[in-house]
Amino acid sequence: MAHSSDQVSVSLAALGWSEYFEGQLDPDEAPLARMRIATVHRSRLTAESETGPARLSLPAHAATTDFAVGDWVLVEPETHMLVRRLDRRALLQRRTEGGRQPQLIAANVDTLFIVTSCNDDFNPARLERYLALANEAGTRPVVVLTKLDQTPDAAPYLAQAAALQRGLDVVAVNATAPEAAQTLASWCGPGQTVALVGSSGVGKSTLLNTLSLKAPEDAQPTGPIREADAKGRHTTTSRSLHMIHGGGWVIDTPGIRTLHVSDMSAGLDVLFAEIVELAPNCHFRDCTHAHEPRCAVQAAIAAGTMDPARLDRWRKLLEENQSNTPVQSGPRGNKAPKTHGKRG
Ligand SMILES: Nc1nc2c(ncn2[C@@H]2O[C@H](COP(=O)(O)OP(=O)(O)OP(=O)(O)O)[C@@H](O)[C@H]2O)c(=O)[nH]1
Ligand SMILES: [Mg+2]
Ligand SMILES: [Zn+2]
Repeated sequence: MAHSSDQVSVSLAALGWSEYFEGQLDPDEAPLARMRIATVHRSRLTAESETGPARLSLPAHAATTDFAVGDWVLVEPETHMLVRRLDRRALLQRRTEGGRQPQLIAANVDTLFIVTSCNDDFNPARLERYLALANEAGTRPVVVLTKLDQTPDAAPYLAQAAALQRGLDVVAVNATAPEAAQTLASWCGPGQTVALVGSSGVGKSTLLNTLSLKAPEDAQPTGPIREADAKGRHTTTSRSLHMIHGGGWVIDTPGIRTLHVSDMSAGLDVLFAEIVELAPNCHFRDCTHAHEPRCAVQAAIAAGTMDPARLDRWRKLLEENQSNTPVQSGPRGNKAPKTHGKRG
């Protein structure tokens, strides 16, 4: 049988195993195999392990939707029966239109590559949504601008993206060229896991193929975009984990049409740190920075140190988050949702 690049045996540490997971094991679980979920289908889970890829059997009560690509699970070595999932270090998830259960995007991701292109896909308001998602999960965000080869000047895109969050890393690449792997190398490497998210057609699967050096027959399918508006055709339809050439793992995901914001707390505060930090200087403690006198945020706008569009977007995301986040009711009545999903 031909061996694809994913069938090379790897150590648990190279697969992303760490003390955090080791510490969750009971002594009697020592004989169980530790495996990492690679694909999630309606009735089927596959995993990566020290001995290569495996198809898992699910106990009767378990549903595949409870698992995310990137999850660590304990498995009976002989039968490949899944025994249990270990606690996640980070979980990227989102609420979908009409869906009651959040959709699990990926688990145990160290770095989220938020992919957009140097073309009509580029949209600061949309990028802010992805940044909030990464912040909330406790995953480091990096904005990856693709199609560097198709723009005469990437500098305005780089500058606009870098202004979206303090300390944010932003890079521009031609996703089809091997140099892209070098540009992204500092976030890859043994034990590291990255995930690719963004609109359809921005080049997530193209980037994955470049990072993993896949042979054409194993490559993730990619698809053309519409000339008129740079929109893709939703070529990728499921999430999957792949080995990066030179170490680490990368998760491909289907293009997201609209990323709604919900269940956030720290995610938005990290994103809009400059607004959050000014708020204590406002005259009113509950200042909404809209119409109140002696507002420090409005003063910053008047002084030209803050972009009014940024404040508008902050307000819009905050309102959307509030209306999308179900109020928890308990013995003490309704209360605001608590911070959750932080890195442990
Ligand atoms: N010239 C150039 N073309 C690129 C680059 N990145 C992606 N493409 C092309 O853009 C198209 C879309 O790429 P995909 O990798 O399929 O995009 P995707 O983000 O995976 O899209 P979905 O799977 O639909 O979410 C393909 O035709 C790629 O060849 C780039 O950096 N430069
Ligand atoms: Mg794709
Ligand atoms: Zn104010």
